[in-house]
Amino acid sequence: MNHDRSRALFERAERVIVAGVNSPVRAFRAVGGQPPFIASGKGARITDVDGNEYVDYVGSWGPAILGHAHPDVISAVQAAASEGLSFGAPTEREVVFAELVTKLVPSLELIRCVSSGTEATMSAIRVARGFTGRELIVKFAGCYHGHADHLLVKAGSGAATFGEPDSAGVTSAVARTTLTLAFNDVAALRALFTARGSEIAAVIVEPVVGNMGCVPPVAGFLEAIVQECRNYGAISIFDEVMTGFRLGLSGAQGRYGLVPDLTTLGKIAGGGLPLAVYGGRRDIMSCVAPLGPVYQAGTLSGNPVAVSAGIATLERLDAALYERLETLGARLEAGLAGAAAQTGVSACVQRVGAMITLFFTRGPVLNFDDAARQDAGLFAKFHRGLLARGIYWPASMYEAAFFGACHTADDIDRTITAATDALAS
Ligand code: KE4
Repeated sequence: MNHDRSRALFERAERVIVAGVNSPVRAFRAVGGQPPFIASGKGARITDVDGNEYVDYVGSWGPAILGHAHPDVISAVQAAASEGLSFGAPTEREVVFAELVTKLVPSLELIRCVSSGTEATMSAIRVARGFTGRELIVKFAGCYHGHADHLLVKAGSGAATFGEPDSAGVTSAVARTTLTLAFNDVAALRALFTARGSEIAAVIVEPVVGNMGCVPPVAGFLEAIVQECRNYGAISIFDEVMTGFRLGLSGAQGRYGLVPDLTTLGKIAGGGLPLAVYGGRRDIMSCVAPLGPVYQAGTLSGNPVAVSAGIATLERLDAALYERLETLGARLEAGLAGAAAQTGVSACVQRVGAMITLFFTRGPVLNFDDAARQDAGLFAKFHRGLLARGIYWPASMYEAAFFGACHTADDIDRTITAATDALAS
């Protein structure tokens, strides 16, 4: 594979963009080598600036569930754009989008659109604190909810006492009111509520984690979050930026039959354009300005071109698609597990619907400590081996891989062959 143009672009990029990329994981620092610069995408494929084509398992980190450049999505965006890009005023498309989202996710009684998942979770937490008048936020190690200060916090020495900044620039004052527990640890959750339940404003969770690799909830874990929040008057927030519309028409909450108080959506909801959503119980969301005292605003919130991509995407999701993704996913899961077994590599595969991870550690991976035991060097070699064979896999062992409507059984079989060869070498 020739990568001359990508290399030249990377050199130029590094001179004017931090690490040459607009989001850290794209720099390939965890896997070595330089990132290919992508020229175009079509269906399940992306092509880099040197003409190399890849089967894409990143899908823009989730949005591309219909495949890249779906003709109906592109024409909806072109139609909207031809009427003007943004007005800073209400538009019909925003109403159509909101009616569609609240129909698909019934727990969403009232919503607000924003421009990124970060903005959605940041706003949801502010509403939870404003509604309850409480300060403490509970999150789980390995879950990522965007880069708002109070969510870049790791467990302090006494996990259930103080949080510590997980990034420079986050003050200890901010970190102090975010407590971090281990994902899937029901006992620790219940103990925290027993000890400090009356101080807790909200618990935020990725109902199926994608940001430490794909880690499903153990039976009773999500139920415990919803129940304990209800018992103590705290707000349960399901961060479905990744799982929303990926794990089914009603996301993870639909799959597991739960009703969180608030939900955040992004990625697929915007079909690849900057669009995210927070919302939920009407009484809670009625606290948001100008109805109530919690402020949230945005120049491009609910942007009509972005919501046109969201509408065109969501309208094309149906039960048949998720059945197909289940079949493809089972094939890929069995194939990757077989490749690891055949090559004697210590690994395990975890999947929910169309999000999957090959962990380079023995399973099960139940929480971040388990995920962190992976052999990072082996993952890096695996990633490079796949890339050289035309398979574009997430460039971090803490990211889930995604596939969508345009992936075929042949793509899956080709991926399994490439994975087997990469693992064998
Ligand atoms: P954005 O601000 O990136 O739109 O969304 C933040 C976010 C919130 N919640 C969940 C569950 C998320 O997965 C994300 C963003 N995910 C990462 C990848 N896992 C985005 C890719 C990146 O950071 O470059």
